Amino acid sequence: MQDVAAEAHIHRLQESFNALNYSAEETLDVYGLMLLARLTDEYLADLRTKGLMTGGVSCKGHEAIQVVCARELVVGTDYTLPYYRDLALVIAMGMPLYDIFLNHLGSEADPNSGGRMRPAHWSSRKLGIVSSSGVAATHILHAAGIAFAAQIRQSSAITAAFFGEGATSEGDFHEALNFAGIHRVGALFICENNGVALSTPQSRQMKVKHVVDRASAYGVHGMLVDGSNVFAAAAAIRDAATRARSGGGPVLLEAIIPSQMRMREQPDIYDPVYGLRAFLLQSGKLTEAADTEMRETFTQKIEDAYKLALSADKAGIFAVQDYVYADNPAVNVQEHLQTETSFNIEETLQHD
Ligand SMILES: Cc1ncc(C[n+]2csc(CCOP(=O)(O)OP(=O)(O)O)c2C)c(N)n1
Ligand SMILES: [Mg+2]
Repeated sequence: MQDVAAEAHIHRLQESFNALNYSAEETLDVYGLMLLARLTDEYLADLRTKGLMTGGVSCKGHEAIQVVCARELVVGTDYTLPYYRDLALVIAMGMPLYDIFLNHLGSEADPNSGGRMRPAHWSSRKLGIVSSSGVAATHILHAAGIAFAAQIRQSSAITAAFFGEGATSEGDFHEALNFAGIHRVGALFICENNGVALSTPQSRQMKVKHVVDRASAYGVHGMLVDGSNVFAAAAAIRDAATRARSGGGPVLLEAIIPSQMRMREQPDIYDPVYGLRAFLLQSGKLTEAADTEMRETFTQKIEDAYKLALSADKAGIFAVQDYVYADNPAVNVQEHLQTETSFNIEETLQHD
């Protein structure tokens, strides 16, 4: 029974692959990026388990939609507003593994936030990744505004915002889609629906079956895609990006992400990395030996990046005020603590 379902999934992948027209090289590129993200994700999880790192969120199961979206975005022109789960997206956009570890280690040299923000709140001027707040969904509204600005400037840039289905319960999501629909801005709203927001299931977040059911209420084009089928996801995001780029207005694209339990119990049907690997092996585009070599190379790269990042300086506690004010901060935290109170930060840190 299990084998029949797995065969049917490979068949679905084959059909989507045929419709997509990817070359063998592109397909292997996508697999490589998904695999690199998966191995990095597992490495980070292992460090957390060992107590060597805090924070960060797994992107397991989200790799397919994130990697294919990254391929549609023009780095240096487009604007991307990811959320904390988008490790595969930022890797595929070109964020070096070293920077990702600097970020997770709270290092001063972390280009995302200088070690001042929680891990995985991505930001890169070079990659056009707009820094995000810890308050869920605020960036969806920013995306609508950025896309509106691009329209006024008559720029060809599109803006893509990523978020979970839980974030769509926030008013910001509805305001953003309403505004984007009215002004027909070139924005992509990508919902990675994994069915749960912390411990709250989707059924407690909305009465509709799909997030995308709401698109028409805002005059936004809606698309629904299986996040376990990388080729279907690639075709969908290609259409969505073409539409947004050519003045066709905003798109809400919902990718259904399998639950962690389903992925564990039936990886050949639900796990996007596992499924793509099976497809590539069966169609002769990848051999077991080439796959093993790829894994070994990536694992080494990940380990090297982590070790290098370990020796970088951590952000100092007083960096908290950096980049907040243009100049002349109203209160200098360091001076205030030392002159107005008996609090001695150096001593406190030593006791910890
Ligand atoms: C406004 C706001 N409320 C609550 C939180 C706490 N919070 C952080 S992540 C999260 C779950 C979000 O779920 P979802 O949007 O489905 O994304 P997922 O993590 O499932 O990918 C919540 C409630 C927050 N950061 N901001
Ligand atoms: Mg969710």
